[in-house]
Amino acid sequence: MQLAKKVIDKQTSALALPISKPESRLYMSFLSVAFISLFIGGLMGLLQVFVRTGKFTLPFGIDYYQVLTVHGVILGLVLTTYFIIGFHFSLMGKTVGISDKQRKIAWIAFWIMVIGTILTATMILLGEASVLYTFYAPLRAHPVFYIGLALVVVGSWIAGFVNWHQLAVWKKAHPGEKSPLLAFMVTINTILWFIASLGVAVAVLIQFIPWSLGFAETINVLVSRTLFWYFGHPLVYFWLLPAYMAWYAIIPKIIGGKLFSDSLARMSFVLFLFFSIPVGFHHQLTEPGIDPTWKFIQVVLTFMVVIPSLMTAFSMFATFEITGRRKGAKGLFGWLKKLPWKDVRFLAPFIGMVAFIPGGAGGIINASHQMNAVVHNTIWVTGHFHLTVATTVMLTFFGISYWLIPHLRGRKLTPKINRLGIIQAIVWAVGMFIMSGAMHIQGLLGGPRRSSYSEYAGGDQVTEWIGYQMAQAIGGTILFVGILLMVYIFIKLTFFAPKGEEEFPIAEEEENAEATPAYFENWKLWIGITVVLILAAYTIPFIDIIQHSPAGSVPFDFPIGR
Ligand code: HAS
Repeated sequence: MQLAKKVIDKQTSALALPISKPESRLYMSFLSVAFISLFIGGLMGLLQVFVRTGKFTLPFGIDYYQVLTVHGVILGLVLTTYFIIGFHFSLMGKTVGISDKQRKIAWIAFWIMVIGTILTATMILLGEASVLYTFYAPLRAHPVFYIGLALVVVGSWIAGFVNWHQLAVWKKAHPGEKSPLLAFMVTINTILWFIASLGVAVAVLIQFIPWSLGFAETINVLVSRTLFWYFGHPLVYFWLLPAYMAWYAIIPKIIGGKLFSDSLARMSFVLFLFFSIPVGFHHQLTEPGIDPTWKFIQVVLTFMVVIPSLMTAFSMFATFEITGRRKGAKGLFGWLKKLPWKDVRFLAPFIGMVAFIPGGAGGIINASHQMNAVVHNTIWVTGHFHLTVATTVMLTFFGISYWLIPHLRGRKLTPKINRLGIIQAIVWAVGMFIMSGAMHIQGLLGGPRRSSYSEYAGGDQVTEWIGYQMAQAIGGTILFVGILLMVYIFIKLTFFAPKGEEEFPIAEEEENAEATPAYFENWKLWIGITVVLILAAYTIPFIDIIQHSPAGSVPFDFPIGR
C-alpha cells in the first residue's frame, strides 16, 4: 500500500504521491489506446473530407457511412473514454494513491473495455454496423456491435468504482480533511458518467440487443433517442471536465501562479453534475412526440449549465491576470505578455480555451429553440463539436500529454519536442479554423450533416456548398498533418525522449485563500439534488412518450440487403 507514504513532492511542493512503475504501466495502457485511436479516427476523417469534395471515391467498395461510423465511434467514444480514464487514474494515483488490489481491478476494467472495443470495431469494419456513433434506431447494427459497446461502458463503470474506492480509503485515513481538489473533480466526473451512462445502458440492454437479435420485432424509436440523449449531453461534459481539471489545477502551476479559488472550482464541478444531465431534449428540439413545455424546461436548464463554464472563464482570466501582475505586468492587458507562450504545456490548452469562446457561443445558439430550427441537422453542428471537443478538449489533452507521458515514462520533455508541440498546436488551430469555419458557414447555407457527397439532383443552393466542402478538405488535410505530428510526439515521448524527471504540475492554493466549506464533501447532498433534477425533468415527459408513442419501427439494415 502506498497510501501511508504521503510526501511533499519536491517539484510541485503540493501534497503528492510518487507514481510506481506498475501504476505507470496501467495509466500508459489507457493513454496508448487513445493515441492509436487518434491515428485511425483521424485517417477516417481525412477520407471523409475528400469524399465530400465530390472528386474522390473510396476504394475497394468501402462505404462512406462505414468510414463515418469508425470516425465517430473511435474518436468520440474510444479515444476520449480511454484518455479520460487514464488521466483520471493518474490524478487519483498522484493525489490519493492506489492500492495493489485497486490497481488489479483497474486492469480488469481496462481489458473489459478492450474486448468491447475490439468487438464493436470488428463489426463496423465488417460493414455490419454502419449506424454512426449515435446508433439511432431504426438503423440496426449486428448484435455484437451493441454488446461491445455495453462492455466498454461496464469497463468504464468498474474504473469509476475503483476511483470512488480510492477516495473513500483516503478519506478514512484523513478524517475531517477536505479531499484533494483533483480527486474531488475526478469523483464528480465519474458520478456524472455513471448516472448518464445508465440511460444508454438501459437502451442497449432492453431495446437494442433484444431487437437486433430478433427477439423483438419493433423498437420504440423515440424512447431510444430520448435515452440516448439523456446520456449524450452529459457525455460532452464527461469530455470537457478533465480539460477543466487541467485548467483549474494544473495550468496555474505551469504559468507560475496559484489556484484562484478552490471553492469556486469545486462549485463549478458540482453545478456541472446538477445541470449536465436533465437537458437532453435540447438535442431533440425538432423531435415530434415531446411536449414543448418540457423542451422549454430543459432549455432553461441548458442555460444553467452554461454558468459553470462562465465561472471557469472568469477563474482563468483571474489566474492569468493575478499571475501576470505578480510578475510585474502593467496596464490593462500587460499580463498577457507574461504568459509562457513558448511552453507547449500552456500554449496548447490556451488555444483550446480561445476556441471555446466561439465554440460555447455556438452551443448557446444551438440551445435556443428558434435558432436550433435553422441549424439542426446541418453541418453547422459538426462545426460546433469540432470546435468544442476536437479543439478545446483535444488541445488540452495534448497539453496534458506533454508532461504526463514523460512523467509516467521517466523521461524529459526536451526543448526540441516542445518546439514541435508548438508547431503541432498551431497546425491544429489553423486546420480547425478552416475546417470548422467552413462547416459553420455551409451549415447556415443549409448544408446537411451526416451525409456523403451528393448533388441532390442539381440546384442553386447545392452549388453554394461546394466551395465550403473544398475548404473542409483543405482544413481536414492540415488537421491530419497535426495528427501525424501528435502521434510522432507521443511515440517520441513514450520511447525515445531522454531519461529524466518531468514535473507533475499541481497548483497550490493562494496563501490567504478562504477555507473551502465542509459541505463540499457532502456527496449525498450533491447526488440527491442531481437525482431530483433528473426526475423533475424527465419523469412526466417520459411517461408521456411511452403512453403516446406510435407503433414501434421494424429494423432498417444499411447497406440495404446486408
Ligand atoms: Fe454542444 C450539439 C449546446 C458545449 C459537443 N455538442 C453537440 C454535439 C456535440 C457537442 C458532439 O443545445 C453533436 C451531437 C450530435 O451528434 O448530434 N453545447 C451546447 C451548449 C454548450 C455546449 C449550450 N458541446 C459543448 C461541449 C462539447 C459539445 C463543451 C464537447 C466537449 N450542443 C448544444 C446543442 C446541441 C449540441 C443544443 C444540439 C444541436 C442540434 O440541433 O443537433 C455549453 O456548454 C457551452 C458553454 C460554453 C461557454 C464558453 C465559455 C468559455 C470559456 C473559455 C474562456 C477562455 C479563456 C482564454 C479563459 C459559455 C470557458 C481567453 C483568453 C484570451 C486572452 C482571449
